[in-house]
Amino acid sequence: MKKITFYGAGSDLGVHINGASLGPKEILKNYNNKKLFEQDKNYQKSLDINDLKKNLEEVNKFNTELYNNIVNDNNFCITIGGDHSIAIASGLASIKKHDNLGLIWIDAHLDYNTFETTITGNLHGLPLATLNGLNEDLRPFHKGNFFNPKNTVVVGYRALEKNANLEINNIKTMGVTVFTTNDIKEMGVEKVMELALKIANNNTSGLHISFDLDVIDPNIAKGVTVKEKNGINLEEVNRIINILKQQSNIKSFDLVEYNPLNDIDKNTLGIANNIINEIK
Ligand SMILES: [Mn+2]
Repeated sequence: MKKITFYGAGSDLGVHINGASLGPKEILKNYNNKKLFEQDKNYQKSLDINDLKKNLEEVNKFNTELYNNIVNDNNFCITIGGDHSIAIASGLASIKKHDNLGLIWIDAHLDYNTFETTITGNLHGLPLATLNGLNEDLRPFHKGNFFNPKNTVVVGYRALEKNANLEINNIKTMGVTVFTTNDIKEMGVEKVMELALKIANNNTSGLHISFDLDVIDPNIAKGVTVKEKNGINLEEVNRIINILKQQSNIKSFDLVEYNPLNDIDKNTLGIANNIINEIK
């Protein structure tokens, strides 16, 4: 059996809505071998609408500590968010250890803004671009490789935010492959995952997987911070996880954006725990 460390990344510094910072404690309640990190309770988050680098210093402080811990951990690392900005630390730590990894980003959003294209300044909208080597200010702790955009795949995108064109332009320019929720509905989840794995595995030595719970339909998984309607259903989630389980080269895994404050029926907590129990 593989040795696992669970990292609880209790930060919602990357978004103006509170709650995701409380997620890891809930999800990891009954797990051993965990390290919990919490954001500074006395820190006041920026609510200035003109601030396009919201809580940058604090996000970097949090991610530096998380990164340094994961980099020095030879176990299989499962990182539980927190908002998706914590994946800057978990993803870069993993590629620091494994040198050349493909990346599958399962998410309703692209998370591909730069400081030039973000209109909210919420840094949880920038991590994927950062993992591909953009947004230098968000990764002062990392000296090493980035994920090659040619081996980076988004699965489940469907959000049409106000600045979507700019974000889509960023991701197209970099050469990342995107499969939408519509692609999943039309081609089937097996075909999409087959193609995604082929792209992410092409000349790489392993995979990092980042799973954002908001990819699931918000009628099923209410406990997320930014809901996007018309998501994938539970059967599709189970089939994705089943396919991932069969891959022997996954080096690290994130599960992010669980927000207990919105999880009124506790359904999302159960889904999150099921995913971890399958992956571990
Ligand atoms: Mn995300």
